[in-house]
Amino acid sequence: MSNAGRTAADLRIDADRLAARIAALGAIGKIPGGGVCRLALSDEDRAGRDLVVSWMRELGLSVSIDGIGNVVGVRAGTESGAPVMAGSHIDTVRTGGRYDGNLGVLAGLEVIQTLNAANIVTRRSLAVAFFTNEEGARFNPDMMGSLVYVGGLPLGTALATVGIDGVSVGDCLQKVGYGGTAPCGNPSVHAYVELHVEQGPVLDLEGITIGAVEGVQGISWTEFTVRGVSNHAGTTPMRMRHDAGYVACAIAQHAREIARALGGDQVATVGAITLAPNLVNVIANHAVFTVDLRNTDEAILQEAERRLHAFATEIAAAEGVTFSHRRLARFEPVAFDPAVVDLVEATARELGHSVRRMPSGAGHDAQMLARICPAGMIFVPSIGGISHNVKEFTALADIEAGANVLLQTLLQLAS
Ligand code: HGY
Ligand code: MN
Ligand code: MN
Repeated sequence: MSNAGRTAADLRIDADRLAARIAALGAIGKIPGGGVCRLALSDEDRAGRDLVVSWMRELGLSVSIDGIGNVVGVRAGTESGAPVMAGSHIDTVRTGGRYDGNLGVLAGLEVIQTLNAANIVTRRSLAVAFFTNEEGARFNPDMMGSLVYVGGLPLGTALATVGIDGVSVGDCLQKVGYGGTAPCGNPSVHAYVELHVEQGPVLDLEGITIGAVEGVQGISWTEFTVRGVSNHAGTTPMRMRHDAGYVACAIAQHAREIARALGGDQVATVGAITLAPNLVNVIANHAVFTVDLRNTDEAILQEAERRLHAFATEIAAAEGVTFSHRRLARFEPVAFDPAVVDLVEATARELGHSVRRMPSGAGHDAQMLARICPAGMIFVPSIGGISHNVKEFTALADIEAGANVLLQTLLQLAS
Protein backbone atom coordinates (compact mmCIF):
# COMPACT_ATOMS: atom_id res chain seq x y z
CA MET A 1 0.00 0.00 0.00
CA SER A 2 1.61 3.29 -1.06
CA ASN A 3 0.66 6.70 0.24
CA ALA A 4 2.40 8.42 -2.69
CA GLY A 5 0.45 11.47 -3.81
CA ARG A 6 -2.13 11.03 -1.10
CA THR A 7 -3.47 13.94 0.92
CA ALA A 8 -3.18 13.80 4.69
CA ALA A 9 -6.82 12.73 4.96
CA ASP A 10 -6.17 9.82 2.60
CA LEU A 11 -3.04 8.60 4.40
CA ARG A 12 -3.13 5.08 5.78
CA ILE A 13 -0.76 3.23 8.09
CA ASP A 14 1.22 0.15 7.04
CA ALA A 15 -0.40 -2.69 8.98
CA ASP A 16 2.34 -5.25 8.25
CA ARG A 17 5.02 -2.86 9.51
CA LEU A 18 3.02 -2.28 12.70
CA ALA A 19 2.43 -6.03 13.11
CA ALA A 20 6.18 -6.61 12.77
CA ARG A 21 6.92 -4.15 15.59
CA ILE A 22 4.23 -5.75 17.79
CA ALA A 23 5.86 -9.14 17.19
CA ALA A 24 9.38 -7.82 17.82
CA LEU A 25 8.41 -6.15 21.10
CA GLY A 26 6.28 -9.16 22.02
CA ALA A 27 9.37 -11.36 21.73
CA ILE A 28 10.94 -9.54 24.68
CA GLY A 29 9.86 -11.22 27.89
CA LYS A 30 7.80 -13.73 25.96
CA ILE A 31 6.23 -16.55 27.94
CA PRO A 32 4.64 -19.84 26.78
CA GLY A 33 1.27 -19.43 25.06
CA GLY A 34 2.16 -16.29 23.14
CA GLY A 35 2.10 -13.87 26.05
CA VAL A 36 4.57 -11.49 27.61
CA CYS A 37 5.96 -10.87 31.09
CA ARG A 38 7.65 -7.47 31.37
CA LEU A 39 6.90 -6.30 34.91
CA ALA A 40 7.63 -2.60 35.40
CA LEU A 41 11.34 -1.78 35.71
CA SER A 42 12.40 -5.40 35.35
CA ASP A 43 15.27 -6.46 33.08
CA GLU A 44 12.65 -7.42 30.48
CA ASP A 45 11.07 -3.96 30.76
CA ARG A 46 14.47 -2.39 30.24
CA ALA A 47 15.03 -4.47 27.10
CA GLY A 48 11.61 -3.45 25.80
CA ARG A 49 12.33 0.19 26.58
CA ASP A 50 15.68 0.02 24.78
CA LEU A 51 14.01 -1.39 21.66
CA VAL A 52 11.23 1.22 21.57
CA VAL A 53 13.67 4.08 22.23
CA SER A 54 15.84 2.81 19.35
CA TRP A 55 12.78 2.92 17.08
CA MET A 56 11.95 6.44 18.29
CA ARG A 57 15.45 7.60 17.41
CA GLU A 58 15.37 5.83 14.01
CA LEU A 59 12.20 7.79 13.26
CA GLY A 60 13.95 11.07 14.08
CA LEU A 61 12.05 11.79 17.30
CA SER A 62 13.81 13.79 19.98
CA VAL A 63 13.62 11.55 23.03
CA SER A 64 13.41 12.70 26.65
CA ILE A 65 13.31 10.57 29.81
CA ASP A 66 11.99 12.05 33.05
CA GLY A 67 12.65 11.29 36.71
CA ILE A 68 10.12 8.44 36.91
CA GLY A 69 11.31 6.92 33.63
CA ASN A 70 8.50 8.17 31.38
CA VAL A 71 9.82 8.34 27.79
CA VAL A 72 8.53 10.94 25.30
CA GLY A 73 9.59 11.20 21.64
CA VAL A 74 8.69 14.47 19.91
CA ARG A 75 8.36 15.21 16.17
CA ALA A 76 8.51 18.97 15.58
CA GLY A 77 5.61 20.69 13.86
CA THR A 78 5.73 23.87 11.82
CA GLU A 79 4.77 25.82 14.94
CA SER A 80 6.29 25.66 18.42
CA GLY A 81 4.09 24.80 21.39
CA ALA A 82 2.65 21.81 23.21
CA PRO A 83 2.47 18.62 21.12
CA VAL A 84 -0.48 16.39 20.39
CA MET A 85 0.46 13.14 22.08
CA ALA A 86 -0.25 9.47 21.44
CA GLY A 87 0.90 7.03 24.07
CA SER A 88 0.31 4.17 26.45
CA HIS A 89 2.60 1.73 28.30
CA ILE A 90 4.92 -1.17 27.52
CA ASP A 91 5.10 -2.75 30.98
CA THR A 92 2.85 -5.79 31.38
CA VAL A 93 1.32 -7.95 34.09
CA ARG A 94 3.00 -11.30 34.80
CA THR A 95 0.68 -13.12 32.38
CA GLY A 96 0.31 -10.30 29.89
CA GLY A 97 -0.73 -10.27 26.27
CA ARG A 98 1.28 -8.60 23.52
CA TYR A 99 -1.29 -5.85 22.80
CA ASP A 100 -2.19 -4.33 26.20
CA GLY A 101 -0.39 -0.97 26.20
CA ASN A 102 2.12 -1.94 23.52
CA LEU A 103 -0.40 -1.35 20.73
CA GLY A 104 -0.92 2.31 21.65
CA VAL A 105 2.80 3.06 21.73
CA LEU A 106 3.68 1.16 18.54
CA ALA A 107 0.69 2.54 16.63
CA GLY A 108 1.96 6.00 17.61
CA LEU A 109 5.34 5.15 16.06
CA GLU A 110 3.59 3.80 12.97
CA VAL A 111 1.77 7.14 12.62
CA ILE A 112 5.13 8.94 12.79
CA GLN A 113 6.67 6.65 10.18
CA THR A 114 3.67 7.11 7.88
CA LEU A 115 3.97 10.91 8.11
CA ASN A 116 7.74 10.76 7.61
CA ALA A 117 7.30 8.67 4.45
CA ALA A 118 4.70 11.10 3.13
CA ASN A 119 6.84 14.15 4.04
CA ILE A 120 3.93 15.64 5.91
CA VAL A 121 4.72 18.03 8.77
CA THR A 122 1.82 18.91 11.05
CA ARG A 123 1.25 22.39 12.43
CA ARG A 124 1.47 21.23 16.05
CA SER A 125 4.27 18.95 17.16
CA LEU A 126 3.43 15.29 17.63
CA ALA A 127 4.66 13.16 20.53
CA VAL A 128 4.67 9.44 21.27
CA ALA A 129 5.05 8.44 24.91
CA PHE A 130 5.24 5.39 27.10
CA PHE A 131 4.63 5.82 30.81
CA THR A 132 6.29 3.91 33.61
CA ASN A 133 4.44 1.24 35.58
CA GLU A 134 0.97 1.60 34.11
CA GLU A 135 0.00 -1.85 35.33
CA GLY A 136 0.65 -1.36 39.04
CA ALA A 137 1.17 -5.10 39.32
CA ARG A 138 4.65 -4.80 40.87
CA PHE A 139 4.45 -1.29 42.36
CA ASN A 140 1.19 0.40 43.41
CA PRO A 141 -0.65 2.40 42.29
CA ASP A 142 -1.27 1.61 38.67
CA MET A 143 -0.77 4.42 36.15
CA MET A 144 2.09 5.56 38.42
CA GLY A 145 4.26 7.17 35.72
CA SER A 146 1.44 9.12 34.09
CA LEU A 147 0.13 10.15 37.53
CA VAL A 148 3.56 11.65 38.31
CA TYR A 149 3.61 13.23 34.82
CA VAL A 150 0.39 15.15 35.52
CA GLY A 151 1.44 16.16 39.05
CA GLY A 152 -0.92 13.77 40.85
CA LEU A 153 1.84 11.96 42.77
CA PRO A 154 5.07 13.54 44.02
CA LEU A 155 8.14 12.08 42.29
CA GLY A 156 9.80 11.36 45.65
CA THR A 157 6.80 9.37 46.84
CA ALA A 158 6.78 7.33 43.66
CA LEU A 159 10.52 6.65 43.82
CA ALA A 160 10.25 5.53 47.45
CA THR A 161 7.44 3.05 46.69
CA VAL A 162 8.44 -0.51 47.54
CA GLY A 163 7.10 -3.25 45.29
CA ILE A 164 5.69 -6.69 45.99
CA ASP A 165 9.25 -8.07 45.82
CA GLY A 166 10.63 -5.64 48.40
CA VAL A 167 12.62 -3.29 46.15
CA SER A 168 11.90 0.40 45.55
CA VAL A 169 10.95 2.10 42.31
CA GLY A 170 13.96 4.40 42.63
CA ASP A 171 16.43 1.54 43.01
CA CYS A 172 14.91 -0.33 40.07
CA LEU A 173 14.94 2.78 37.88
CA GLN A 174 18.65 3.21 38.54
CA LYS A 175 19.30 -0.48 37.93
CA VAL A 176 17.61 -0.42 34.52
CA GLY A 177 19.14 2.94 33.65
CA TYR A 178 15.90 4.87 33.08
CA GLY A 179 16.02 7.38 35.91
CA GLY A 180 16.00 10.36 33.59
CA THR A 181 16.78 14.02 34.11
CA ALA A 182 13.93 15.63 32.17
CA PRO A 183 11.48 17.37 34.50
CA CYS A 184 8.27 15.39 35.00
CA GLY A 185 5.35 16.76 33.02
CA ASN A 186 7.47 18.02 30.16
CA PRO A 187 6.42 18.57 27.49
CA SER A 188 3.01 19.94 28.43
CA VAL A 189 0.42 18.34 26.17
CA HIS A 190 -2.07 19.99 23.83
CA ALA A 191 -4.26 16.85 23.52
CA TYR A 192 -3.79 13.14 24.16
CA VAL A 193 -5.22 10.12 22.32
CA GLU A 194 -4.56 6.51 23.36
CA LEU A 195 -5.26 3.49 21.17
CA HIS A 196 -5.83 0.40 23.33
CA VAL A 197 -7.37 -3.04 23.11
CA GLU A 198 -10.74 -3.08 24.87
CA GLN A 199 -9.75 -5.93 27.21
CA GLY A 200 -13.46 -6.66 27.62
CA PRO A 201 -16.04 -8.55 25.51
CA VAL A 202 -18.31 -5.76 24.20
CA LEU A 203 -16.87 -4.89 20.77
CA ASP A 204 -16.19 -8.53 19.92
CA LEU A 205 -19.68 -9.66 20.98
CA GLU A 206 -21.38 -6.85 19.06
CA GLY A 207 -19.15 -7.19 15.99
CA ILE A 208 -18.09 -3.54 16.21
CA THR A 209 -14.59 -2.45 15.14
CA ILE A 210 -13.98 0.80 17.04
CA GLY A 211 -14.84 1.96 20.55
CA ALA A 212 -15.05 5.73 21.12
CA VAL A 213 -14.25 5.62 24.82
CA GLU A 214 -16.24 8.09 26.92
CA GLY A 215 -14.37 7.57 30.18
CA VAL A 216 -12.79 5.22 32.70
CA GLN A 217 -14.54 3.66 35.69
CA GLY A 218 -13.47 4.29 39.28
CA ILE A 219 -10.83 1.98 40.79
CA SER A 220 -10.35 0.98 44.43
CA TRP A 221 -7.44 -1.33 45.41
CA THR A 222 -7.08 -2.35 49.08
CA GLU A 223 -4.61 -4.73 50.74
CA PHE A 224 -5.93 -6.51 53.85
CA THR A 225 -3.70 -8.12 56.48
CA VAL A 226 -5.43 -10.55 58.86
CA ARG A 227 -3.72 -11.81 62.02
CA GLY A 228 -5.02 -14.91 63.84
CA VAL A 229 -3.55 -17.78 65.85
CA SER A 230 -1.85 -20.73 64.20
CA ASN A 231 -2.75 -24.05 65.72
CA HIS A 232 -3.07 -27.72 64.95
CA ALA A 233 -5.58 -28.42 62.16
CA GLY A 234 -6.61 -31.70 63.77
CA THR A 235 -6.72 -31.06 67.48
CA THR A 236 -8.16 -27.54 67.63
CA PRO A 237 -11.96 -27.54 68.15
CA MET A 238 -13.78 -25.20 65.69
CA ARG A 239 -15.06 -22.99 68.55
CA MET A 240 -11.46 -22.31 69.63
CA ARG A 241 -10.07 -21.24 66.26
CA HIS A 242 -8.81 -17.82 65.20
CA ASP A 243 -8.28 -18.72 61.57
CA ALA A 244 -6.82 -15.95 59.38
CA GLY A 245 -7.21 -18.09 56.26
CA TYR A 246 -10.93 -18.60 56.87
CA VAL A 247 -11.48 -14.84 57.40
CA ALA A 248 -9.55 -13.97 54.22
CA CYS A 249 -11.60 -16.40 52.18
CA ALA A 250 -14.84 -15.22 53.77
CA ILE A 251 -14.05 -11.61 52.83
CA ALA A 252 -13.14 -12.73 49.30
CA GLN A 253 -16.47 -14.56 49.03
CA HIS A 254 -18.31 -11.50 50.37
CA ALA A 255 -16.62 -9.23 47.81
CA ARG A 256 -18.25 -11.36 45.11
CA GLU A 257 -21.57 -11.12 47.01
CA ILE A 258 -21.31 -7.31 47.14
CA ALA A 259 -20.79 -7.18 43.35
CA ARG A 260 -23.80 -9.45 42.81
CA ALA A 261 -26.00 -7.42 45.16
CA LEU A 262 -25.03 -4.04 43.66
CA GLY A 263 -25.25 -5.37 40.10
CA GLY A 264 -24.78 -3.02 37.14
CA ASP A 265 -21.12 -2.19 36.46
CA GLN A 266 -19.89 -3.28 39.91
CA VAL A 267 -16.94 -5.67 39.76
CA ALA A 268 -14.88 -7.20 42.56
CA THR A 269 -11.68 -9.24 42.39
CA VAL A 270 -9.41 -10.91 44.92
CA GLY A 271 -6.36 -11.43 42.73
CA ALA A 272 -3.54 -11.90 45.23
CA ILE A 273 -3.63 -13.89 48.47
CA THR A 274 -0.90 -15.38 50.66
CA LEU A 275 -1.34 -17.40 53.86
CA ALA A 276 1.20 -18.17 56.55
CA PRO A 277 2.55 -20.58 57.48
CA ASN A 278 0.77 -21.94 54.36
CA LEU A 279 0.82 -25.59 55.43
CA VAL A 280 -1.86 -28.21 55.02
CA ASN A 281 -2.12 -29.09 58.72
CA VAL A 282 -1.64 -25.67 60.36
CA ILE A 283 -4.40 -23.11 60.93
CA ALA A 284 -3.17 -19.92 59.22
CA ASN A 285 -2.24 -17.12 61.61
CA HIS A 286 -1.52 -14.60 58.84
CA ALA A 287 -3.27 -13.70 55.59
CA VAL A 288 -2.50 -10.90 53.16
CA PHE A 289 -4.80 -10.34 50.18
CA THR A 290 -5.95 -7.64 47.79
CA VAL A 291 -9.44 -6.52 46.82
CA ASP A 292 -9.99 -4.68 43.51
CA LEU A 293 -13.40 -2.93 43.36
CA ARG A 294 -14.52 -0.88 40.35
CA ASN A 295 -17.63 0.97 39.20
CA THR A 296 -18.48 3.69 36.72
CA ASP A 297 -20.46 5.41 39.51
CA GLU A 298 -18.41 6.90 42.37
CA ALA A 299 -21.25 6.79 44.92
CA ILE A 300 -21.90 3.09 44.27
CA LEU A 301 -18.16 2.36 44.42
CA GLN A 302 -18.03 4.03 47.85
CA GLU A 303 -21.01 1.91 48.93
CA ALA A 304 -19.17 -1.22 47.80
CA GLU A 305 -16.12 -0.15 49.85
CA ARG A 306 -18.32 0.55 52.88
CA ARG A 307 -19.98 -2.86 52.69
CA LEU A 308 -16.64 -4.63 52.32
CA HIS A 309 -15.16 -2.96 55.39
CA ALA A 310 -18.31 -3.49 57.44
CA PHE A 311 -18.23 -7.20 56.67
CA ALA A 312 -14.48 -7.47 57.38
CA THR A 313 -15.01 -5.86 60.80
CA GLU A 314 -17.89 -8.18 61.61
CA ILE A 315 -16.26 -11.46 60.51
CA ALA A 316 -12.94 -10.58 62.17
CA ALA A 317 -14.66 -9.92 65.51
CA ALA A 318 -16.64 -13.14 65.26
CA GLU A 319 -13.47 -15.17 64.57
CA GLY A 320 -11.38 -13.36 67.16
CA VAL A 321 -8.75 -12.15 64.70
CA THR A 322 -7.49 -8.65 63.97
CA PHE A 323 -7.06 -7.02 60.58
CA SER A 324 -5.51 -3.93 59.08
CA HIS A 325 -5.83 -2.53 55.58
CA ARG A 326 -3.96 -0.12 53.35
CA ARG A 327 -5.05 1.62 50.17
CA LEU A 328 -3.01 0.59 47.12
CA ALA A 329 -4.85 2.71 44.57
CA ARG A 330 -7.99 4.86 44.45
CA PHE A 331 -9.11 6.80 41.38
CA GLU A 332 -12.55 8.25 40.80
CA PRO A 333 -14.29 7.71 37.46
CA VAL A 334 -12.97 9.97 34.68
CA ALA A 335 -14.93 11.41 31.73
CA PHE A 336 -12.92 12.08 28.56
CA ASP A 337 -13.20 15.35 26.66
CA PRO A 338 -16.49 15.26 24.70
CA ALA A 339 -14.88 16.93 21.69
CA VAL A 340 -12.20 14.24 21.52
CA VAL A 341 -14.79 11.47 21.94
CA ASP A 342 -16.84 13.06 19.14
CA LEU A 343 -13.72 13.29 16.95
CA VAL A 344 -12.82 9.63 17.48
CA GLU A 345 -16.39 8.57 16.66
CA ALA A 346 -16.63 10.80 13.56
CA THR A 347 -13.18 9.73 12.32
CA ALA A 348 -14.06 6.06 12.66
CA ARG A 349 -17.25 6.66 10.68
CA GLU A 350 -15.42 8.62 7.97
CA LEU A 351 -13.01 5.69 7.59
CA GLY A 352 -15.99 3.40 7.16
CA HIS A 353 -15.71 1.52 10.45
CA SER A 354 -18.52 0.50 12.79
CA VAL A 355 -18.15 2.40 16.06
CA ARG A 356 -19.89 2.71 19.43
CA ARG A 357 -19.40 4.82 22.52
CA MET A 358 -18.47 2.98 25.68
CA PRO A 359 -16.76 3.23 29.07
CA SER A 360 -13.44 1.61 29.89
CA GLY A 361 -13.43 -1.15 32.49
CA ALA A 362 -9.64 -0.98 32.75
CA GLY A 363 -7.51 1.87 33.99
CA HIS A 364 -5.35 3.71 31.46
CA ASP A 365 -2.75 6.46 31.27
CA ALA A 366 -5.34 8.50 29.37
CA GLN A 367 -7.32 8.94 32.57
CA MET A 368 -4.33 10.74 34.06
CA LEU A 369 -3.54 12.87 30.99
CA ALA A 370 -7.21 13.95 31.11
CA ARG A 371 -6.23 15.99 34.20
CA ILE A 372 -4.02 18.30 32.12
CA CYS A 373 -5.42 18.28 28.58
CA PRO A 374 -8.33 17.10 26.40
CA ALA A 375 -7.91 13.33 26.26
CA GLY A 376 -9.65 10.39 24.66
CA MET A 377 -9.21 6.74 23.73
CA ILE A 378 -9.80 4.46 20.78
CA PHE A 379 -10.66 0.82 21.50
CA VAL A 380 -10.33 -2.15 19.19
CA PRO A 381 -11.83 -5.56 19.93
CA SER A 382 -10.25 -8.14 22.24
CA ILE A 383 -11.29 -11.55 20.95
CA GLY A 384 -13.40 -13.21 23.62
CA GLY A 385 -12.82 -10.20 25.84
CA ILE A 386 -9.64 -11.85 27.08
CA SER A 387 -6.80 -9.76 28.53
CA HIS A 388 -4.17 -9.95 31.28
CA ASN A 389 -3.89 -13.45 29.86
CA VAL A 390 -1.45 -14.88 27.33
CA LYS A 391 -4.36 -15.62 25.01
CA GLU A 392 -5.10 -11.89 24.53
CA PHE A 393 -5.66 -11.38 20.79
CA THR A 394 -6.80 -8.65 18.40
CA ALA A 395 -7.14 -9.26 14.64
CA LEU A 396 -4.70 -7.38 12.38
CA ALA A 397 -7.61 -5.86 10.43
CA ASP A 398 -8.88 -4.32 13.67
CA ILE A 399 -5.39 -3.17 14.63
CA GLU A 400 -5.11 -1.52 11.20
CA ALA A 401 -8.51 0.15 11.64
CA GLY A 402 -7.62 1.44 15.08
CA ALA A 403 -4.22 2.74 13.98
CA ASN A 404 -5.79 4.56 11.01
CA VAL A 405 -8.36 6.15 13.34
CA LEU A 406 -5.45 7.19 15.56
CA LEU A 407 -3.56 8.62 12.55
CA GLN A 408 -6.48 10.69 11.32
CA THR A 409 -7.53 11.78 14.82
CA LEU A 410 -4.00 13.00 15.57
CA LEU A 411 -3.85 14.81 12.20
CA GLN A 412 -7.09 16.61 13.02
CA LEU A 413 -5.87 17.62 16.47
CA ALA A 414 -2.45 18.70 15.18
CA SER A 415 -3.61 20.64 12.16
O1 HGY B 1 -5.70 -2.49 36.37
C1 HGY B 1 -5.92 -1.90 35.32
O2 HGY B 1 -7.05 -1.60 35.02
C2 HGY B 1 -4.79 -1.57 34.37
O3 HGY B 1 -4.50 -2.73 33.63
N1 HGY B 1 -3.65 -1.10 35.06
MN1 MN C 1 -3.14 -1.20 29.45
MN1 MN D 1 -3.18 -3.92 31.70
